[in-house]
Amino acid sequence: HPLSAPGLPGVPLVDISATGPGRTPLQQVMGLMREHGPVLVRRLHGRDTLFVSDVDLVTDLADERRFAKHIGPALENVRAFAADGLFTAYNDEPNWARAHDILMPAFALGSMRTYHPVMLRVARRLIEAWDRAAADGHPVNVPDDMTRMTLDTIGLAGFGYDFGSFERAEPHPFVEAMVRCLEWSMTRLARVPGEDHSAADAAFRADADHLAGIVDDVITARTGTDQSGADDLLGLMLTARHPADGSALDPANIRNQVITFLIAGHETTSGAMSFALYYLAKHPTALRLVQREADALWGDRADPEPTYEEIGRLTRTRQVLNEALRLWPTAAAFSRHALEDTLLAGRVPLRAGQAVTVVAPMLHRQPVWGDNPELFDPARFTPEAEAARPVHAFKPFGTGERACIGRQFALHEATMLLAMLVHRYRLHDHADYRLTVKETLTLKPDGFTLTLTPRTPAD
Ligand code: MNH
Repeated sequence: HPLSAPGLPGVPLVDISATGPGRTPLQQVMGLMREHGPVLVRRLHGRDTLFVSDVDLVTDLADERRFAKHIGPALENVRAFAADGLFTAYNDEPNWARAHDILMPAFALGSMRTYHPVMLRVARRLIEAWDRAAADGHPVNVPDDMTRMTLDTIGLAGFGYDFGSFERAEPHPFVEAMVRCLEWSMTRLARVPGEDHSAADAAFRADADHLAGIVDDVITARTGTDQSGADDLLGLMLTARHPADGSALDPANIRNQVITFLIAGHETTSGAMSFALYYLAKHPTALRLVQREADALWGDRADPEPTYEEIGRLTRTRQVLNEALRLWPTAAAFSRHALEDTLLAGRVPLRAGQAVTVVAPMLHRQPVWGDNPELFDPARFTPEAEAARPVHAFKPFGTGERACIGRQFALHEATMLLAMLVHRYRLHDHADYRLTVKETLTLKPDGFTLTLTPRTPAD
């Protein structure tokens, strides 16, 4: 049996220094929790991390008077390329509140009406590409195409910038550099003290500079032009003043925000849609239900024109997305720290400043989810089922004032695309795909491909 963690009587201490965290550190922690329970300390080269997934602990951590977002080692690494952008800013950095207050209106539910036409336009790019693949009998690489779709969407909707991802055989260079930066942020955590990593660090710097260069293109494409009437994220950042104190965002911070939104705004949504399609391909009954829902709206129209309002009525599709985010929340962990010495949920003593990391995929498999938590079952997200569960049992978007600002954006984009896809295609699991989850700080179903045939609603 493992020892107790120092200062935490009864909490198992697991030292992973002998093997290291490997290429799938999150799934390793999930495995440790399956073995040792929902509260544990993982030790790596003398550095301890407290991981939790119990609903009562997570519920207590959501208390904003006693806990706040923690920028742990992984996000410290991301700060090397996103600095004081919203995602990685410290709570007390003035630019966090300034940018948050200026940008919030752009993410209110009503603003999705503004983004809807752009999201639809990009969804049609994906459909054109999938129609060609269907006609040729070629498989599609689901996560790659979801990433094309979400990158083009955030580029166009947020910044009026067209990445043109569907015109490229390979991922856009922004995506390749970003993935390597995220991988660097993750694998840097596994380093053995004393090793030389200067080559990896130099490669990282080159990638981070490349991202910054693309962001400068995005900004200059706009600053040369008349900005009046540009009510997207970039327009707001360039022109809006803080509602209370009239301050503006400085150019360095705007750059950090653009990098942040280009990454946060596409990487996780892409994974979420990929997992949803994976589960639909494996669960004909769930697929049938969402197809019927789409058919009820769009009948046998070959090219429906989904309206903003219709997306809000796709409740079954939304349930599928939530259930995919339950099993594989694509931003799988978030950290909090205690603002003062406290007893977490009356049983785990914490010192002021001490960090706790919530492992969302394990929170989402706790007994409150029933006795078969591995089973994909979208009915877990009917209003009745949700009302019967503690609110903090489901945390794919983090918590409190530092929770995901783009949640409505992601859900609108993903719900619309999924419904359009199941309406249009039969999905064939031609390769009898076995799920392997790739980690690059975020999660994706690795190498997931489908073949497609056109469908008529009678199918
Ligand atoms: Mn998002 C914060 C998950 C889509 C922009 N996001 C977070 C956090 C989680 C998260 C979890 C909190 C992290 C933490 O506490 O350390 N986000 C998601 C998921 C999806 C997602 C699972 C899609 C599914 N996010 C989006 C989209 C955008 C976006 C789309 C932008 C268009 N997210 C953000 C930003 C933050 C954030 C910005 C940081 C907010 C803040 O701290 O003020």
